[in-house]
This record gives sequence, C-alpha cells and structure tokens, in this order.
Amino acid sequence: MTIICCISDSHLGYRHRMKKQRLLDYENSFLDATSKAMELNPSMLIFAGDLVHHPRPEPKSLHTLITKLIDIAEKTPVIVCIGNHEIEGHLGTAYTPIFSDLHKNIHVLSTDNPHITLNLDGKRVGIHGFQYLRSRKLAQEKLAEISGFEKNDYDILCLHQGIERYLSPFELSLKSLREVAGKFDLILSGHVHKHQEIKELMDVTPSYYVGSTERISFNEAENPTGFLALRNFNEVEFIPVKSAIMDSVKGNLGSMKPGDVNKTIEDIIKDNRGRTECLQIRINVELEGDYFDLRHDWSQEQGFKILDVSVIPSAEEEFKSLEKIEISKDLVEEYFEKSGMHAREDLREICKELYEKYAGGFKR
Ligand SMILES: [Mn+2]
Repeated sequence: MTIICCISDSHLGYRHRMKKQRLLDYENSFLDATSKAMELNPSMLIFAGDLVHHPRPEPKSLHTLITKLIDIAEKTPVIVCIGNHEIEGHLGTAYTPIFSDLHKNIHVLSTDNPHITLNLDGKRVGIHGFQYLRSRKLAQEKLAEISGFEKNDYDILCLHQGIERYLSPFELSLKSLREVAGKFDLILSGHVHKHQEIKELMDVTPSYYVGSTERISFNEAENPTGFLALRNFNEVEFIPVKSAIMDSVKGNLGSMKPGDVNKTIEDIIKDNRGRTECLQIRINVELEGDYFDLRHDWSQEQGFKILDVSVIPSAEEEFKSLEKIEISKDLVEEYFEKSGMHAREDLREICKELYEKYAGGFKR
C-alpha cells in the first residue's frame, strides 16, 4: 500500500495569549501528527505551510521542527510549502527555503522551484506549488503558469492560499482553479484551518483544505484537529491529532443583577474545570446595577491554560448609566476597589491627582 501524508498549519512557536504553556501545545500536537503519520510508513510526507507561526520562530520550537524534519527525511521524502506566517512582511523573505539544505530528502516548493518529481513505489509522482502569494493577480498567474507541465503518473497541487468562498479576501478564484484542476489528481491546501473538501472542485479533482494540528483562536474551537492521509492514490482519510481542548461559551443573560452575573460565570467555570483547557466566556447582559459590581479579575481561577471572560452590558444600559455618572475622587477610589486594581496604590494616586488637576477645578 502506498501512503502519502499531508500535515498543515502547525503554527509552532505561537505563544497564544502570551501563555508559555500554549507554546508547548503547538509542539506536542505537531509531534503527535508527525509520529502518527510516520507510523503509517508513508512514501512521502507533505507540509502544506505555516509550520511555524512567526518568520523568525521561537528557538526551542524551531529546534523541535528542524530535528523532526531531519529525522523524517532519513526515512521518507519531505515536501514543504511556504505559508503566509513564514514570510517576513515587506521583504517577502522566509527561512523555509533553507530547510532544503538540511537534508537531500527535503524539498521546498516556491515560484523558483515549483515542480518536484519523485519515484514513489514505481510511480512517477509530481508535486507542484509555490509559496503563499498575497496578490490575487500574481497567485492566479503563477497557478496558470505552473500548470503547464507534462503529466506524470500522479500529480498533486500543493498550495497555501485562500480560495474564493472559503476566505475573504481570497487569492484564488474558483474559476482560476477550475481551469487547471484537470491537470492534477489531487489538490491540497493549507491556510484555512478547518479540514474540509473544496466542494466546488470535487467533480473535477479531489480537493481539500488539510486542516490544522492545533487551534490558534477561539473562533476555531469547533474545528477538529488532524492531518490527511492518502491511501493507494484514491482513498483520503482525516486522522485526528491530540490538541488542547478548547471551548467557547456564549450567552445572553437578559436582565440580571451584577452579583448574579458573577455567580453565573463562576458556575460556568466550575462546570468546565477539568473538562477543557482553554475556555472563553462571552456574556451579554442588560445590567440591573453598577458595572463595577461585576467581577473583573478572573486570573485567580485555577485549572485553565487560558480563561478569557468578558461581559458585555447592552449598549442602552451603558448610555443610561453614563448620563447619571458624576466623576468624583470617591468614584476613582470605587473604580480601583471594584475593578480588582486595589493593589495599584501608585496608579490610584496618579488618577486622583490628574482628576484634581484637570477635572476637580472645573466649574459648570
Ligand atoms: Mn495558518
């Protein structure tokens, strides 16, 4: 059996919400993906871009990546596509092309090197693609250009791009892809983190967004994490990868007193402790009382890698309370007391001083 694996969007070196612990999550899910892929004894392993989160990656994550790439290349050919996160802003440069110097079995796709041909179990397999291109015009031009090759036994297009209907703005229209899709036997892309078929191309060529190995935002909470395996050039399987459990709880509490809002959030936290590692709580409420009576400091809650709580009072209430509000030195005191900043004596004194200086002497 011939197996080809494709892993995408591992985002190594991302310090999600500045949490050091999250750094390790990206490493662990990358290592889980590569080890699960290597267990299948693949004839080739493709990385579809955004292996790292920053153009100049955090050293330990880069070390993990490089040792793993060399280790894999000892056993099977490696193809790397360059993602947007690997490319440095205005210079448009990346370290990724250097990866091909690490081992003769590592090949990096770019506009300078868009075609790689390998002999896999007696079949001539072509892998075609280039680095992420931000300009739609250029991306579509390059796609048409690289599609003029002479067919091999099996040809794979490997990109890291936003495709029309899957991302806005996008770099590749469905029309530009449909025009060349027939040249390929399989189309794979990184960039969109949710694993899915690119259904508008499926009637011509099996086409997929590969999916990511670790989520980089709460918007991705529902996405499964994993990688893609192709068996005998026809059967595609999405293989799940271990990643940090992420949940997003959203709700509208209607009209409620601040104390009850605090209690509701505390209950949500209690229910989720030990069940999820990264928790986001977004609450909309019509507040029957003082905004500052809401609990604002949740950093003392244990058991989460990320706990992100926000309460959004309905706009109407906000305006009403603003009309009534009268600023005084006591209000400054109250703010510091209730917003969990009572320890910031220095800041409180500065605020009171500024109030005295600029607002206190103001006569209506
Ligand atoms: Mn990405």
